[in-house]
Amino acid sequence: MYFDRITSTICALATAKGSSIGIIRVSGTKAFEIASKLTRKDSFRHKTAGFVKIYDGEKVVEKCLILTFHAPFSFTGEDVAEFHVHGAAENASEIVELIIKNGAKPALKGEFSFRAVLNSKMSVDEAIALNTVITSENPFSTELSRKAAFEKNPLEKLKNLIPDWEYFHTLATAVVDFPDQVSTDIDFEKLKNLINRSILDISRVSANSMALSRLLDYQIVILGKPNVGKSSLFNILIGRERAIVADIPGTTRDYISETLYAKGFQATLTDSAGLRIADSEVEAKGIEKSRNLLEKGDLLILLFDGSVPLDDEDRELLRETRMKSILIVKNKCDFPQFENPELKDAIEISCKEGRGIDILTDRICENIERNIPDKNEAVFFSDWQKTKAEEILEKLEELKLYLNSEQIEIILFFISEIFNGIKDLSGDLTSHDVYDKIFGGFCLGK
Ligand SMILES: Nc1nc2c(ncn2[C@@H]2O[C@H](COP(=O)(O)OP(=O)(O)OP(=O)(O)O)[C@@H](O)[C@H]2O)c(=O)[nH]1
Ligand SMILES: [Mg+2]
Repeated sequence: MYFDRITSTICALATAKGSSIGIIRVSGTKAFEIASKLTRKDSFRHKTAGFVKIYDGEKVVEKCLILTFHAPFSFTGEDVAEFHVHGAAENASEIVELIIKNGAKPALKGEFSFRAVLNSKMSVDEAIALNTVITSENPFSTELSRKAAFEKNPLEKLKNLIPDWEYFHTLATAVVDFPDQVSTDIDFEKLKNLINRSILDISRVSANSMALSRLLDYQIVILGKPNVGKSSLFNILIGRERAIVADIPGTTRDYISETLYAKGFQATLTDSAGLRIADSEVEAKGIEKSRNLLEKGDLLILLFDGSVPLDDEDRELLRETRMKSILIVKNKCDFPQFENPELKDAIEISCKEGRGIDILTDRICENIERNIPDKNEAVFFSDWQKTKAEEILEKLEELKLYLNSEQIEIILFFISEIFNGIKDLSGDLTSHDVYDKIFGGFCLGK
């Protein structure tokens, strides 16, 4: 869809509704012609700001700043006029309409970035990283995306694989097309090394991307029997009285989630319904939800009442969560404690007196910290890249199975798919559809 509109001049409000200044971007061959019609000025100098009036017929509808850049020295590589108008509400929307009436088309999502890529102002992966800089709400993804967008592009390593795949692609094509004339055999040992190197390089980036995704959506769930103090702990950790606390077992019927902020980390903390045999249908539903949370949580806080002996339900919880990331916590340590051997290494806390909460918070942060991505390794910021990487990894594994076989057509098919896939992944896009998929997920006005 972007390619069909390449010759048109596009415009969009680049700032969010409600801002006190609205920046309207106009990009394309007619940008200055339109600006001229609107402002009654004849010429616009490169990289220069001017104070202009905007006319709608004889009426002055705005007095604002205009900033102009001449092709190819602009963000998009085209002529660009930016109007800095009052607010990003009705006034700005009407000026956008006026620009459209004078010959521009409303820009599609990410269309300015698309044009920047097409005009070699940046690579696709830099554009994806830049879009993450704009949208990121997390310090780690901001740091990584800044690095990828403004410093050395860490996907460079994947680009280095391309010449070797190109070599095998040319060779395999020649063997298939001219079986009698091509004397060179494919060096399968060399191809196998390339496959293994590609698997390693792509897997590293995939694993780092997974760590980042996990960090961005880190789920902590407090689990335990009724009345052990789950809601009390939940309230302390989030810093306010969000969940109802009562001395009646079964108080929490449904789960509640809130954001937990600790030492620069951010996670979703969930208080759940106490696990036990339910007395009622409503409670049974709550307990079922808690069981589902048990599967989904990245970290489980297993909470026990340290003043009483463990029972079968407590032991069952410990058994069920053996393979998960868990923190075993004993609450109510303001009471005389019962010696439960299963809880000998547990973190001791008292929600009533606020004891042990700092230690527990440290341990939570240590767990989150394990998911911090390697800052020197690349990450895939978009879902499109992550899926593509998985597809390529699958094809690399499949190709391995056909090595040394006589089935050269199949080998060529896989080499071709992998070669194009790696090109796409490292920003050298091979089809128009791919552009639509990637830039369609960007912000409007970028
Ligand atoms: N002595 C003492 N009492 C506590 C402590 N923590 C919680 N309680 C009390 O234990 C009772 C149950 O607390 P909740 O936080 O509602 O327990 P819960 O695990 O959420 O219970 P359900 O929602 O029923 O599963 C309340 O009366 C709390 O005041 C503690 O550290 N010491
Ligand atoms: Mg509760």
